[in-house]
Order: sequence, then structure tokens, then C-alpha cells
Amino acid sequence: RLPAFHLKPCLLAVALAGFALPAAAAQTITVGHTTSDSSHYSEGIDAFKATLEELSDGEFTVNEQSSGALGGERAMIEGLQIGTIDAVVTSTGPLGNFVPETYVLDLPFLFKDYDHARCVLDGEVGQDLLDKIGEHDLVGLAWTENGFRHMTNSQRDIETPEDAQGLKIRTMENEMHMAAFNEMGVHPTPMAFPELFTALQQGTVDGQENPISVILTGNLWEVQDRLSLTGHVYSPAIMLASPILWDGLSDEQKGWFMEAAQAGAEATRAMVSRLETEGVEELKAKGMTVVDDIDKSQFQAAVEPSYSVYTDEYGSEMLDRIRSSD
Ligand code: EAX
Repeated sequence: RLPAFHLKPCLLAVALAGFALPAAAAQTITVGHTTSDSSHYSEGIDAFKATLEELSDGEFTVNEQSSGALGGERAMIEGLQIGTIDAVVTSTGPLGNFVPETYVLDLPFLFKDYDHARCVLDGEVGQDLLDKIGEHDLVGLAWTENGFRHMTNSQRDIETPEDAQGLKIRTMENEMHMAAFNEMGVHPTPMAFPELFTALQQGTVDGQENPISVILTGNLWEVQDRLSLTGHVYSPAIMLASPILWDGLSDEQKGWFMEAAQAGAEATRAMVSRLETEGVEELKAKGMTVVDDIDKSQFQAAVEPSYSVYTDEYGSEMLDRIRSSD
């Protein structure tokens, strides 16, 4: 007798099916983001894909959906919660609407420089916030990076906060950012990123603020001619997964996703660092006027009162932890 006949009928069926079927097709993981195919997020998703495919030996593959093809960041986060999207790379801009504890990360002039921000996000504060995210039908795979945000506009050179007064500036859908710009005397206009280019082109808003990579690779220089290196707020990014995807994975598979997300974050951060200097030169070459000798203390003083929007609600414990991690 063949050994297979000793198996129980159900196991026999599995054993026979194993011979009859070709290797299972790779499971495709769809990852959405709002920036372009040449952006820092896209660079990170390339590394995520390569790492995940390698670790899983082809069990998973990745389908990148760039340029807001799956909607703005807020809409995509909702998609994760209901399982219509597998994973997203997003700024923390709209995340506070879902996980209020993350608002602290978007306070202006909180992080001193890239090293400070990356160290906090990779340390205990970052881990505590990932845990909080996990309580809201979302899975935080890894902190990645958008970058320090700088102001652009089509009206005048911004050298001091007074120069920005009265301008209509698109902001992310983030209460902390809006409060800060209100204090500066600008008119903040919250809008999802995929609507921004047209709004600038049509003059619905005078300006916007984003990291160099977004201004450069999102072609915002085509519709904005003035850039001020205000660096007024660090903009973290995060790779999030849907709990519906996550709950179907084994512990080993979850480990692959976490490691791949970390590889993605490293690639993204490397590109952000490179563009912080090279990208400014490219933007100059493309015709933007760049104000690079900003007295940041003036901007910091102007937005300082907006901190109470955060501290009145959440206290200052997280702020102290972040500041003392420097
Ligand atoms: O996350 O909405 C924004 O301005 C973001 O910086 C951008 O989409 C990348």
C-alpha cells in the first residue's frame, strides 16, 4: 500500500491537492500614498517591496498606488480601518483625527533637527504612539519620514512672519498646523493633497507648505515661484496597515512586514536627507526664488501661543519627553 492511504480522508485530499496544484500565486499587497512615483515615499515603497518579496520568498508582492490614486491621506486611513486598502504611507497630518495622541508630533518648532526627530520616533515615544495607533483599528508598521516643511507662495518673498500675514495658505487637515498659521496671521485653508496642485494653479490659495521632496517631485514649483526655508514644523510619516490584512497574517509573516517597512523608512529618510540640500538647488534651477536666511526665532515666537491648543487638552508630558530626548 502507498503511505498516503493511511492518511485520514481530509489529509489525503490536502496531500493530493498539493501535487495537483501549481505553487500558490503571490498575495498582492496594495500600498497607497499621495506623492508621485519619483518621491521619497515611492523610494521607500520600492525598498519595502524588494524586502518583503525577498523575506517571503515571493509569497507576497506589492502594488504601489501613487499620486492619490486611492484618495487623500485622510480617506486612505479610513480605507485601512474598513479594509478596502491594505497599507498606506502617509504623513501624520490627518492622523490626529483618528489617534489624537499623535497630534504632539505636529507641533511647530518641536524637533530641533532630523537626528532629534528620528531618534524620538525610533525610541520609546515612537513605540508608545505606535501602541496607541493600534487601539484605533490601525496597525503602525514603522515610522518613516516626510521632512521639515517650508513655505511657498506666488505673491511675495516671505522673510518674516509679517510677510506671510493675509496670505491664504493651504494646510493639511491638522488642527495643530491650522492653529499655528492662525497665530501667524495667515488664512489657513485645509485641503487634501490631491486637490492642491489645481488649487495653486487656479489661485484658490496663494501658497502652501511642504518638505522639499514634495515641492520638487510634486511639481509644485510649476505653480509657485517663491520658497522660504522656514522649516517651521517637522512632518513625520508612517506606514500603516489595515487590521483586516494584519489579523490574517501569521507571526512570521508579520515579522516580514515589519522588517520590510523598516527598510522602506531607511530608504525614504536617505532621500529626504539628500534632497534637503540638493533639492533646493534643483528648485532654484527651475526658477524658484529661495529665501534661505530665515530668522526662525521670529517664526517660533509668532506661533508659540498655538501650543495651548495641544496642552490645554493633553498636558505637557509628551512634549517634555520629546524635548528631553534631544
Ligand atoms: O504626505 O498633504 C501633505 O501636504 C503631505 O505633506 C503630503 O501629501 C505627503
